[in-house]
Amino acid sequence: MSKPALLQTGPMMALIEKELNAAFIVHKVAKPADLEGVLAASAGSIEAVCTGGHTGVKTDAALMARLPKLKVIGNFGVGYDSIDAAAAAKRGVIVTNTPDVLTEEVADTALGLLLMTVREFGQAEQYLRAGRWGTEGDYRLTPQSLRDRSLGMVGYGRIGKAIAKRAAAFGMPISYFGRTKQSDVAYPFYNDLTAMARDVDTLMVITPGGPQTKGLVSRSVLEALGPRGIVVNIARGSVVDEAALIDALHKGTIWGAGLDVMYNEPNIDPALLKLPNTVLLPHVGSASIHTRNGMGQLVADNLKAYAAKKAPLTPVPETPFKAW
Ligand code: 8YV
Repeated sequence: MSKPALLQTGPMMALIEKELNAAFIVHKVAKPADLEGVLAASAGSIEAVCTGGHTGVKTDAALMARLPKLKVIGNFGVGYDSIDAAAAAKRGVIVTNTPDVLTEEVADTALGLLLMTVREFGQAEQYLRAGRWGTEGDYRLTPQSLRDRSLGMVGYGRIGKAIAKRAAAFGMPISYFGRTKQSDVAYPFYNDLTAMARDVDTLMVITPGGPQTKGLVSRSVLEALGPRGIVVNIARGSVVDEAALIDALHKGTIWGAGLDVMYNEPNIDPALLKLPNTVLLPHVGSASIHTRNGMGQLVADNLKAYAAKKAPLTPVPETPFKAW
């Protein structure tokens, strides 16, 4: 039987590329500007797409409409905001993502980023490396501490729960915001984010990106959080109104921010770099060899399941699997 054709929207880990090349005829887009050329030669034959937020190619309704034989889209990442899952559902296309394998790693990163932001560890390390400890004395006592902080979870899914478990072990009182109250969760629930921001001093953003959550952490949410307020974003840059955040950090409307994700990453707003009360990480939430290998294998296994006409392992809720 001949192999199905697959569109790879950008570079992928070696382990993914190796497995895809064995199971598919791969049409690879090396950089977004090459997309049209690759499509001109292959669009009519493509049955599968392998993509990820990092490729810079959006698998939107317009792209799907140009791939008449498309059956499956495998996403590298648990977040699939670069794919129009509703459009895929309408076309009977299955979207898969990489849940679970990254949960603990991202939760570890979230706590690391929270501690760095609250206790200024990055700034303290820079102080030492600059030789200032010996000449100027101890780094300052940090005005902020986890000891008197309460955590508001902006999103309470699998990763949110893993973060909350860690934060509870650190002794933090926890609340959560979401669309609906979860019957098996005892923590205080808010369906009004501004109200939760008023009652806590730390927001942990771990909700999916995309149009539904764009700008959710708005200027008024930041104002409600107040001058001791700290925002940690481990989700997507789009969830926070970045202009409002920069303004709030600049004016002291809130205390600080720890960001693993930014609006226009990797080309981030230079204003963020100038803010001393900000810890910035280059989207490394899941970025260990262990976890990325797990994610890569799951991407390959989902797509290979299609090539073998078997059920995909992790279809997203919008596109439940029935049959190929
Ligand atoms: C990915 C992520 O590594 O899983 C996600 O949603 O943000 C990261 O873990 C990133 O999307 C790479 O494309």
